[in-house]
Amino acid sequence: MATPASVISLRTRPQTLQNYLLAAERAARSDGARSLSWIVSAVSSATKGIAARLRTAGLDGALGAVGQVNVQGEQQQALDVIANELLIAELQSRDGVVVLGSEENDELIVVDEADCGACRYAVLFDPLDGSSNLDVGGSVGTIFSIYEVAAGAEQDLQAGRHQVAAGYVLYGPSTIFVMTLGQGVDMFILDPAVGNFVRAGEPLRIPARGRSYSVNEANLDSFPAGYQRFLAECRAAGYSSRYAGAMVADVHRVLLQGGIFMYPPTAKAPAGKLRLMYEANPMGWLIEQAGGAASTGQGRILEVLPASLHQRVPVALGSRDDVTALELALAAT
Ligand code: P6P
Repeated sequence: MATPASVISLRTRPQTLQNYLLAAERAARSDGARSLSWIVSAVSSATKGIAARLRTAGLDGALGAVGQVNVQGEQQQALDVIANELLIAELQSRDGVVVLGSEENDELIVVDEADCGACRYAVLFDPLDGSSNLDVGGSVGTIFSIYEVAAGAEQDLQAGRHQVAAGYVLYGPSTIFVMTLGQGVDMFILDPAVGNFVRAGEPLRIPARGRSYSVNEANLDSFPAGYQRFLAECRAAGYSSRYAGAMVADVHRVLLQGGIFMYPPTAKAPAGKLRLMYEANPMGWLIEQAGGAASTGQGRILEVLPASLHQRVPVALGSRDDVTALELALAAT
C-alpha cells in the first residue's frame, strides 16, 4: 500500500521547529525575536533530553520518589528533579533569560550573568507535569510560559495576557511539542531518527463544541453546585468522560478534539489545584490562540493578576461553547 503523501512530506521536506522559529524571527525583525526563538529552542533541546530519560527510566532505575516533598507539598519524583535540572541548565545559559520560575523551586531564579541588552525574558515552567503517572507508564508533560521583563522588574509576576510565547511537550506514544508565539498554535512531532521536532500540518483550531469533558469526578460531591449541574447537563447530552490525571495529556486531547477540561474548586483545594503561572496561563493562552476559551469560572484566566509564583486558580478551558455553557451554569447559582 502506498505511503500517504502527508507522511512522505513530513519526512522528506520537514519544516523543523528550528526553521519555524527562524522564520518567525525573520518576520519579527527584532533583536528580541532572535533571543526569543533561541530561548524556545533551549526548551526544545531540554525536552528532547527529558524524553530520552523517560524512555529508559524503568531500565535505569530512575522511577519513583526521591523521598522529599516539593514546595507544592507533593512527593518529588526522581524524574521531576532531572527534568527541572535539564531545563534550568539549558535556559540559564541562553542570552536574554534574566529570570526562571519552576514548579520545583520555592523562589524565582534570577540569572545574574544574563548579558542581553534590550532583550530580557522570564521563563516559567512545570518541568514534569503529571509525574505521578510515570510509575504506571502514563503520559506526562512539560509546560512553559515566557514573558518580556523590564529592567528592574525581574521579580514582578505578570498577568497571562502579557505572555509572548507558551507551549507544552507531551511525552506519550510520541513526543509532541505544541506552542504559540501569539499567531496561532502549531504542533511538532519529534522524529527520533534525526532528533528534530517536525511540524505536523496546519495550525491547530479547536472545535467550537466538543463531545467529552475531562475532570476528576472523584471530587464531584465537593464541586460548587454550578459545576455539578453543568456536568449533569453534559451527561444528559451524551458527553463522554476522559481523564488522564496529567494536565498536558488532557488538554492536548481537548485541543485536538474539542470539549472541556476542568479543575474546579474542591474541599481539598478551595482555590483549585492547578497553578496560575506555569499551568493555567500557558495552557489557557494556547487554547485561546486555537479559538477556544480559558476561564476561572468567574472570568478569563489570562486577566488574573498574580499575587505569588505558586498561586492556584480554578481552571475550565476548551471549546468556546462548552466553556460558555459552564460559565452560564455557574452564574445561575
Ligand atoms: P488530581 C498533576 O499532578 C496535576 O498537577 C495536573 O497535571 C493534573 O491535571 C492534576 O494535577 C491531577 O490532579 O487531583 O485529579 O490527581
